[in-house]
Amino acid sequence: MSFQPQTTQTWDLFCKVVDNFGDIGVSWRLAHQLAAEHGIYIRLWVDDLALAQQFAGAGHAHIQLQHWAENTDFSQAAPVVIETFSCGLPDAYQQRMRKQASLWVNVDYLSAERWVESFHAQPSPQANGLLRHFFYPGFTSGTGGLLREASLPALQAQARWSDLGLTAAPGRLTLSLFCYAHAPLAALVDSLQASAVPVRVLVPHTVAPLLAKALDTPVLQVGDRLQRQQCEFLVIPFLSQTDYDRLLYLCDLNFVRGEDSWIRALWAGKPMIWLPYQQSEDAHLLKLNAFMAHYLLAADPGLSDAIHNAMLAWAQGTWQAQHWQALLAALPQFALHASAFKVRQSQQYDLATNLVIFIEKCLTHRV
Ligand code: TRH
Repeated sequence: MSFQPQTTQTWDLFCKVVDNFGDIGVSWRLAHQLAAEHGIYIRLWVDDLALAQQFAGAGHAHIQLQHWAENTDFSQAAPVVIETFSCGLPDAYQQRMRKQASLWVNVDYLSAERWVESFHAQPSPQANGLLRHFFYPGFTSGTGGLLREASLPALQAQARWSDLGLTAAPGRLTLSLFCYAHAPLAALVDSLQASAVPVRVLVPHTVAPLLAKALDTPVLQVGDRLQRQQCEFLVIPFLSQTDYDRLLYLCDLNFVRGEDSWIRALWAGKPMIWLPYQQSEDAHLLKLNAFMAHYLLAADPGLSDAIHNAMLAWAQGTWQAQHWQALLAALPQFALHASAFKVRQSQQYDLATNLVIFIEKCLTHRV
């Protein structure tokens, strides 16, 4: 169900790369969907242009990548301005927004916590007279929804291991492993090498240094294979976002993190373990528990315990062999749960569509 905006204006979208890939991963994905599905022209202002070009790949005819530098001279502001993850907007640019009465929307971080609904779509008057609208992604209809492209089901249906230069591994479970340095990787390795079922773990190169440390082995390169009893580790390249979606769909279980890979794993409809970005005062554990309360709502108690305990142990660094054994025993049920959750969650309007509807409403009410 797509929504055609009444305008073909150019919108400005601002992205600051704090660290890792999520800021640009989400910003490029949003820009691409607004362009491809809603016909909007986007100027994507980003401080790390090289990383943005890596994610943009072949790019899109309706998207202009622009370098956002300290001394960037903004000639004019767009009528609609999207700020991402509260990255802020340059003062000089805000002055132009005031002159041109631009609409300002901040697409913030995703959380399943209950407070999100009460903050979503709320305007916040700024000292300079501008109105900053907060737009919160989320899992419920009272939020902005989740990024989900219309093209994803077809991409998944056609996904093949050969697309990734890999082959299937019959008789073995294939896992993908995308985690942060605080993950208890050595404990996971111990549990997988003693696994009752042979396992293959595909490790994106960006995680290879963490694996090398856990395996106490020299630097790992793309293509390196390491067998540890029941478990084979294979280092793969950092993939394009599209190929990463294929990988998640083809795997039996995905370890994901942060903001974007978390949701991509849900759309893959396969068992997943999410590791939130670590925050002070364990705020990330509140996010994790809120997500699990939503994700496990329809799960049987036994399955719910296995998933809940595994995700909590992975986030708190208390992973043990029993967490893998319980997950393994529950995997067939977990697979059914994950695909049913995907179907249910896909009933919602996607975030890009909700954002376009929200902006049209704001612009219409102004007139
Ligand atoms: O890289 P991340 O840890 O990003 C994080 C989070 O966004 C976090 O919320 C934010 O505060 C922090 O950055 C600053 O995880 P995330 O969000 O999953 O982003 C990874 C992106 O990389 C996502 O778009 C998927 C993409 N990706 C690929 O394109 N190819 C790959 O091979 C892999 C492993 C990931």
